[in-house]
Amino acid sequence: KPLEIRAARVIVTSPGRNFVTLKIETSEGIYGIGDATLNGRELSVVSYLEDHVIPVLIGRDARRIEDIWQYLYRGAYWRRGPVTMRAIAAVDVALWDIKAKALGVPLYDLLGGKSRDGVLVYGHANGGDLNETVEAVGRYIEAGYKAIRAQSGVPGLKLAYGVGRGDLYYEPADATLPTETVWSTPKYLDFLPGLFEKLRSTYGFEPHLLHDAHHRLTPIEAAQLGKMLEPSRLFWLEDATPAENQDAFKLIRQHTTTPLAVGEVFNTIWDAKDLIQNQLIDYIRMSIVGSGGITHLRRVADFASLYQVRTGCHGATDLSPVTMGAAVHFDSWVPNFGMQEYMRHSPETDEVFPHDYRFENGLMFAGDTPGHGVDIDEKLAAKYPYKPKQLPVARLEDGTMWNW
Ligand code: GCO
Ligand code: MG
Repeated sequence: KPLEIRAARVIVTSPGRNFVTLKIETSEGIYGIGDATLNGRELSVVSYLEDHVIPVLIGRDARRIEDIWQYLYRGAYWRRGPVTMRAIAAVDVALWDIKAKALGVPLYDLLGGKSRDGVLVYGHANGGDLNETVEAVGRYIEAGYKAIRAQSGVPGLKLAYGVGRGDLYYEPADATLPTETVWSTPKYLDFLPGLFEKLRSTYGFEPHLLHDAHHRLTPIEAAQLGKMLEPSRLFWLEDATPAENQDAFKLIRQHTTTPLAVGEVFNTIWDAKDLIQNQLIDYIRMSIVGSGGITHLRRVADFASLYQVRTGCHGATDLSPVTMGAAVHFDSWVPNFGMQEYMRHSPETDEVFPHDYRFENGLMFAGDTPGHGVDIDEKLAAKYPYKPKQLPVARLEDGTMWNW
């Protein structure tokens, strides 16, 4: 029996940080929700959905997920990009949620069933200096994490990427107008290998350690860093250099065996095609919200599996609990799973988005409620109005604009 889309609306809420959520309602009273948050550029996706997508959804059969995906992707004419692909992702995830609820099954069952019981996640440890970061990693190990990303303040630099206030909640979009930070690659390269040596001599080789260079390095600098980090055997080095030019990774790859991860800013398979088929990376970081939803990410993962590239979904706090919930279902199924990022949301956020995924012993477990298991408390959401916030920018010490 068709499930007609009767209404759809966008909910903007800011329980500690901004989130954009799409809710789709059907004739049978079943609804689904999808995340559409684009950190620092939220309202552009709100307009895309309200002005251009919702009007064409009304009256369609919600069961036809693939057709609606193709309609929105091809029908836009202006393909790809972070705004378009987030809007499509929100619709797609809401429709998968609806279909799973209509059939009375958890989302992972629709995808093909579980390939594993729990999903390996990594947390974010960060500190202002080496000692603080070493201590922060220790607290994550005590909390049961098996994988930890370590970011640290760099001597001589005031604000380094990934260092927050306290190690529990790091939130980069921190100001109405972008915070200006200063970057020095030489200072960073002098410091970072020593941090990981210290982490290994303190905690041994059992915990997986990860690091995010956040697009700051040139390819040859990234190659140097990868080489210097080899003795510390990272699980991955992320975003070693910007990847608009996918060939840039050839240079890194030919010099180092440090595993490479990239893709949180990618939107479609076309951003990653050469990286994957030339085996220039080991983990693809594309996320459900960033890459057109489950329908497209599933395609990316299947393509990646041909080249033994594994998934490593982006999961920072700007990806809402809706994306986290959908990701845990996706990760439970995807055969070539690598790791899932898990950056805890604040208690206010968790309250606005009730969910049934749970963290235990370093793993995340999907719940068994039909759908993706995440809801939105609209009344509570209404108490947190939108607050304009932007991501920081970075300059080199001489003032040159750099990659944040
Ligand atoms: C990560 C990321 C994030 C991004 C953030 C931008 O690996 O988790 O790099 O922290 O900076 O998602 O909105
Ligand atoms: Mg990152």
